[in-house]
Amino acid sequence: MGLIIYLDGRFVDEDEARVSVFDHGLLYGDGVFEGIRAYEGRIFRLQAHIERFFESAKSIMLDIGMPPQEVAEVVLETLRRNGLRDAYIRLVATRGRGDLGLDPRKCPKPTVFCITAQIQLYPESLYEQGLDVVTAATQRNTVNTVNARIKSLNYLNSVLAKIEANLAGVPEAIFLSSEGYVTECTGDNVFIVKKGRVITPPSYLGLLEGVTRNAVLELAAKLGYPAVEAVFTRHDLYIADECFLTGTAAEMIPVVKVDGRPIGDGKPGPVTRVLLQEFRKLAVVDGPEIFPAKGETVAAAPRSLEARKGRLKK
Ligand code: PXG
Repeated sequence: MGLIIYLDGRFVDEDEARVSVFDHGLLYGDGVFEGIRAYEGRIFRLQAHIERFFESAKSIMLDIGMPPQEVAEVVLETLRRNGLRDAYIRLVATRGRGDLGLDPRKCPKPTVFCITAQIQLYPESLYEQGLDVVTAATQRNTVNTVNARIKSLNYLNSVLAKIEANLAGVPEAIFLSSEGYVTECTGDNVFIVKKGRVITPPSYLGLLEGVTRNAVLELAAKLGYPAVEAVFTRHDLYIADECFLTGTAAEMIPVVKVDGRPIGDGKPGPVTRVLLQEFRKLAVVDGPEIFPAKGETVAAAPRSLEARKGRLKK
């Protein structure tokens, strides 16, 4: 038996988890998704992911067909059925099966599925050494085309920039907006640190408002670093003291070179290191438990950090 997949109201074996070739998610990239992560038996910021999922769906006028609480329960139950405590989760809603025309009115019912799989972690050495990245010639979609705040199934804009990264022999590429402002990477948000300030571009430029990004902004503020959303250019990247990326898969990963320019002294910076350490502490105590203790509902689980830590040790 392979993985258990949630698909349209049923839990099925991965061999049985099939969608139609007439599904508009496949034919047109017409749908939305979330990439979510579970750490040590808890789903990190599940509520924020579910909210973004519904916001993406609303923007493209896709009715997911169930309320947010039910979708959250689907994610939890998929992990339970697979016995996973640390996992990568892919939640997807497509326009569903239609005809060969693109009109969404021909798709009466969305296709909803949830895949949970063992997480493929980046090697720790990458966090120690930091990444080389390039800026892409491909521009980020502008806000009036497909706004990157919609986590849609159409990722060709990102795929094109990823191909540029591959050709340059680096793991990630940074998109600029049509005006030349730094926006984000193909699958990560970008931050710089300059004179103690932690800076990330504002989402109105057309970038995904990352769940990890928002968590790191909160963490930075809590630790006393001025943390701001501000517009900046490629030049600001080159002259930054530190640079790092955030994302569900990567967590926080230092960048040490952009377009051949070393960032700071060319090594992961001190603010990046502190934030990564604190992020990893937060990740294991945040979000609902997948397997709540007997007699306790997820909603009734203790909310304070201390209570949660106590329960983790048991
Ligand atoms: N920007 C984009 C374009 C993303 O796709 C992020 C930022 C980070 O957001 P979160 O909420 O994860 O902090 C993402 C999410 C992959 C992969 O295979 C990457 C993402 C999603 C799914 C798959 O690299 N990144």
